[in-house]
Amino acid sequence: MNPAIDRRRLLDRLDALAAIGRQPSGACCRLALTDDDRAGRDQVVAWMRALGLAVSIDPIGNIFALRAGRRPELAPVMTGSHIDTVRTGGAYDGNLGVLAGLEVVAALNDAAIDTERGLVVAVFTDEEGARFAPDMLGSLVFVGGLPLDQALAMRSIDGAILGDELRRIGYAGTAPLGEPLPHAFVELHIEQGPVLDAEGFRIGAVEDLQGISWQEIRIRGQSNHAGTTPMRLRHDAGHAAAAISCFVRELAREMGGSQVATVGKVDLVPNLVNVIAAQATLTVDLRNTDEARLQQAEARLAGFLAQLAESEGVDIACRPLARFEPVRFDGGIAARIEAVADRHGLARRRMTSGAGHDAQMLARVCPTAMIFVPSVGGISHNPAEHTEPDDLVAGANVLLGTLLDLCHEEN
Ligand code: HGY
Ligand code: MN
Ligand code: MN
Repeated sequence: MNPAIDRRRLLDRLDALAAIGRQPSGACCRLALTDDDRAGRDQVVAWMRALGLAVSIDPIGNIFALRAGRRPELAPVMTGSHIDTVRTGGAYDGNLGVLAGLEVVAALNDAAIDTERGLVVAVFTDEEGARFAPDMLGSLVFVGGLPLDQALAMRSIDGAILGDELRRIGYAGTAPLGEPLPHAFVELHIEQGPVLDAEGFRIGAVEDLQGISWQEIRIRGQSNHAGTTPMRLRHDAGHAAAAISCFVRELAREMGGSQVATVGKVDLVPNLVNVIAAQATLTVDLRNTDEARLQQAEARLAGFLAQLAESEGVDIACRPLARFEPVRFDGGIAARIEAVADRHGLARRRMTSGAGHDAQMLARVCPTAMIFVPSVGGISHNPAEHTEPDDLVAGANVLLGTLLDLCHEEN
């Protein structure tokens, strides 16, 4: 019997998981290692166990659920993603990759199909990096890109220590770090951008992913009276923060190509209507598909900050939060994804990921690629994030076909 994705089961699980951490705004908020993240993890682990999977948790809280293959001596194939969200999360970012992975397992179980290689469904810790930077933290530790003790010592934007939170929610695991080393990794994810939706494609075979540069910029000025202080005497941290935001916007426009720039977080002190801000702390997110251009953008920003400190008479300090070079995925796996999409009659195209994903870390240790499905209007990190049910199911079917191919691979 051919394995088949059960539409209802997949959609029901997606709805159930999206309801955990639901906000009055409709957003799904499960910031990494909060109680809501724990609740989401507990639900997913319960589904994993109900599917008969062997669940293990590593010291950074990554969850691995193994469906054994006929040949335990062969490295397993891995799929999965994350279930932590940003504060204004949608229903599918990360969740789809994990739950479609479980749906593949359920389809194989229903069809009583044994595979040569085992299949692992992974949930990586703190992919978003919104609470604890950097993003993709769990998968970065898994591939040896960040020492465990450094990761456990990370401080969140709300002052918590990562290791304490991991213990508090009961996900400080003991499974050996970095295992199982996968034979290959395939991640299904919503595109989170406008391309597939605008161009009428159903499937994206993702062949590369752009570089990411995150930094926190702390500006110290001088608080003073908003009414009495002449403009020429001001050292206004609030103005400096606004100037940086305008600069990076203009920089991206001038550089063109794939350059993007975002000031997503700004905190002013004392943040009062009649006080010139003494301090501003903001984040800058720069991305480009080309490493040299990304470095140029970073250098242009650094030059601007030096000039601004001088002209405004403020002190500016930068702290790197995340820095990942562009990544190329495995063309062979991307080609398999296209072939499976063709078998299902789904229009597909090669593409680049604008967002960061756990797959970019797994690509450091095994052949890796991603499957994208369309985001309506390209909206994501927003409760309005939407992917048509037919596309969710289509993506899961392409994941099933791709994983099945890989699970029967001898070497
Ligand atoms: O920032 C990103 O690209 C991802 O959502 N963590
Ligand atoms: Mn994601
Ligand atoms: Mn995200």
